Amino acid sequence: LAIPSSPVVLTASVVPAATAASFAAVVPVPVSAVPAAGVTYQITSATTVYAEPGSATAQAVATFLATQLRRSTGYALPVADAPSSTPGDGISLLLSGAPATVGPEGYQLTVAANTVAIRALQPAGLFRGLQTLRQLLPPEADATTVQAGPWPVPGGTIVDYPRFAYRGMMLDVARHFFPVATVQRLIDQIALYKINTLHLHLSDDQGWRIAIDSWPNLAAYGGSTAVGGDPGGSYTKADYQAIVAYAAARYITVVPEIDMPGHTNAALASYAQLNCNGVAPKLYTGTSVGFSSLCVPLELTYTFVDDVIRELSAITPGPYAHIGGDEAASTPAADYTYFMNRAQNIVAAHGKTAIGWHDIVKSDELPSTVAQFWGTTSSDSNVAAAAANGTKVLMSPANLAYLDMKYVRKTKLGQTWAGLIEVDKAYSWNPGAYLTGVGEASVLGVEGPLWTETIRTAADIDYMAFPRLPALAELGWSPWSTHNWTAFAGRLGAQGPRWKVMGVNYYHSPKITWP
Ligand code: TNX
Repeated sequence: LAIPSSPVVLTASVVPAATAASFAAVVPVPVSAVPAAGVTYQITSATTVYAEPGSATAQAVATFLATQLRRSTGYALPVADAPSSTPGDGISLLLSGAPATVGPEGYQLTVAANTVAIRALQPAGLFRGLQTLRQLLPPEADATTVQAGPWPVPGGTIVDYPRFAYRGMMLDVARHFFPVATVQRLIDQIALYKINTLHLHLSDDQGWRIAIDSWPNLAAYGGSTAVGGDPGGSYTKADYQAIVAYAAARYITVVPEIDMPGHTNAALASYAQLNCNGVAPKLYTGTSVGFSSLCVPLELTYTFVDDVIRELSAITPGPYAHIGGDEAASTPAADYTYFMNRAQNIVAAHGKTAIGWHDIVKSDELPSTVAQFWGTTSSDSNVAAAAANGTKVLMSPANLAYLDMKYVRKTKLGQTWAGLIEVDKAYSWNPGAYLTGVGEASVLGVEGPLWTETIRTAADIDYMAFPRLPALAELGWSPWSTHNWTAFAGRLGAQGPRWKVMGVNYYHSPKITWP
């Protein structure tokens, strides 16, 4: 096929259908998608990216699109204010004209022969709509070097918005440490699936990963180790803020977690005075859980918690601070309740909403505290009682949503304690109706935790998260009425060529036909 070099708009008849992505290939599947038969938009060297006039945020989203497409198409793709009445020829990102039903993160995408328009109520909706547009372009549009093209976008109209407000992934940077660049790479990958929250597990027995000025030994000493004697590491505040800003530019909120009162050996090893017996334990590089605890009767413990939460909250623009609370097997039950109660109040005093692993429902939760369910069965009477009492639940059932479980017995990475999770299993549950007594209205959303006892590199992260994270993203975004494994498997397979272009080391699950 000869590609005209002049800036003409190609019509559908000269664009080979095989190069075009399709409305049927978008993950998560949109609320409504109506293709326009025979209509194709074509990005060319004459394309302009228009933004809502006077909106710096819409301009930033437009620049985000233009920057990526300049890399892969080699076109100039200037960014300009949209003409005031009708959008001009080109791709327009507009904060007007979207139906009210799309809410804060939804969008309407219309693709006609000469125009693409993404309309949203909020910039976040423009950004989510952009991810759909990316998936409607050929996979090569996501390349970092200039590709041949052409760059068709199939015509039609999509109206789309999320089922749940919170769609997250957790990365455990404590068992193994991952540099800023690795986290930013992951942020780029998850943004494509409209994930809006990145939970960073910043402390555990094996390492403390964030600089706290008032307790410098936490990062300096407590951050020096990792599982298996692998290199440790920690984020400076500037590093953490770079992650937060990179995520924010992609409309992703960072949730920092300091796990307490268990999972605290790295902190206890860093400061002898935090221990009930005044003796610092050794640093720990094994993978056992449940052996460490902050000293609940000691008043200095709360000075420590207050300092850490205060400093972390000051560099965290998002609404949440996660305080762990899981597997506190070395903390007496009464102490656990007392401690978690005080910790939640400290979080509130610093203007944040607490999230805790669902063990927290055994304490007296504040009404605003979110319980993150990580159990392996579909009923938990304590969580159901909390939900009945108004507690919101974040769904991360370990046997379905844990990204560190092996896919199959032979998977080299990962664990098996919660079972094997092939991609069809990861897709096989309804977050709004899974847990007895925890209905749709009690569910804040879904999150896929990636614990990293066995995970050491960016390639390892890719392998465990893809393709399962997109399955979870669809459970979190798409209406339950669209849920269909066969259709999803087709859409998921269509992501493979894009992951190849992006350099994502995904698991080639035999459950999927990869093109
Ligand atoms: C349980 S899930 C843990 C983590 C481990 C994980 C490994 C949870 C709240 N605690 O400490 O890393 O299993 O799968």
